[in-house]
Amino acid sequence: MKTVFSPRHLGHSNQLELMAGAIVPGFELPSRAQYIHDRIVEVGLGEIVGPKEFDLSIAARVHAQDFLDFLPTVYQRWKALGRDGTALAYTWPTRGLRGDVVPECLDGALGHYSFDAGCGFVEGTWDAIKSSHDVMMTAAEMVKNGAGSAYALCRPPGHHAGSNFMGGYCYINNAAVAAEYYIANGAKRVSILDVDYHHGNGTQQIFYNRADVQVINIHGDPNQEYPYFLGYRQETGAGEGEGFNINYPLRWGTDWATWSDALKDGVKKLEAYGPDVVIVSLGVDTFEKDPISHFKLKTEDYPKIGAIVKAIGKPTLFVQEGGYAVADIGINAVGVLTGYEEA
Ligand code: OKP
Ligand code: ZN
Repeated sequence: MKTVFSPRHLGHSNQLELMAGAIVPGFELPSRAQYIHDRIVEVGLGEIVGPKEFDLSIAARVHAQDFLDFLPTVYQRWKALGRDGTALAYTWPTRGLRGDVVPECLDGALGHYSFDAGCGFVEGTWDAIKSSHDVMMTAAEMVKNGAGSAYALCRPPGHHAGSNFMGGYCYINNAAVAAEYYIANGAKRVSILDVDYHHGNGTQQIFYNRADVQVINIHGDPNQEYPYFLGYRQETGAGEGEGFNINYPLRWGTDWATWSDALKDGVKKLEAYGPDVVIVSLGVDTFEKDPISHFKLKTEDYPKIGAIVKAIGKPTLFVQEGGYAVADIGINAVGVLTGYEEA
């Protein structure tokens, strides 16, 4: 299968992160994408092409326009305040505070448009966000045009970003925009299968009331794991969307046996739904050596994921999400793709 990739991700890095009471170097590193890129070349997965340029009109169907207008302005506004380094929120509106106001000042606006401190901006951040979106759109178009499958090597990732907020290293929800793109182009039903270790709270929120996009998430139990405040089993959708959101929260220490049972159950529900196209939110932070995660998948398990997805027999778009054991994520992410190809 073809990969879409852009070196424009390199301008973006989250240089600092709060963890266990300390400020540490960020985990969502530029080298992540390079390791995956290099592994694709090494195994000869297929051609790697650059993205075409797309406007944000499809993105604006899943994200609020004011949020999309805000993102490109952040770093200029930060610099205009005489600051350098990383633009980052430090206060968020929670219960009892106004969630509906966008303060004039940048620090307030950053808090309004995010749910955590995982989304810093440096000089190249917006360009990286836009390139990640364009990478996804280019790969999505290939599948729409009959490619069968394509891989969007997106960085930054997207699945934590909701209709009007960023968080968890995610700014624009690439998988959600891809789903909307297929609906806009005539698909009646789209399934998003999110296998990243973390619950894709943004994807769930965006489609929670809709029946035309089924969202299936397999992830660390939010009682134990980020993002904590969404991803519980009883969240099954609302209104017309009732029954079309499916969560498999799993405990720390989950291995292939338990994880793959959840995947197979999810695939059953996906097949019953009968989508025109499948979008895989492909995180490989389920790996036993991932530095911020607590599942126990092994390198040999990733091709099996690909084979299970292949057996669905639908056009499939793979969208890169997380994975932080940098030396291994190339092998594991590409393992899913070769497992798909060879099944
Ligand atoms: C993004 B994706 C604290 C650790 C958790 C946020 C994790 C975001 C994961 N420093 N921080 O789903 O892989
Ligand atoms: Zn993750």
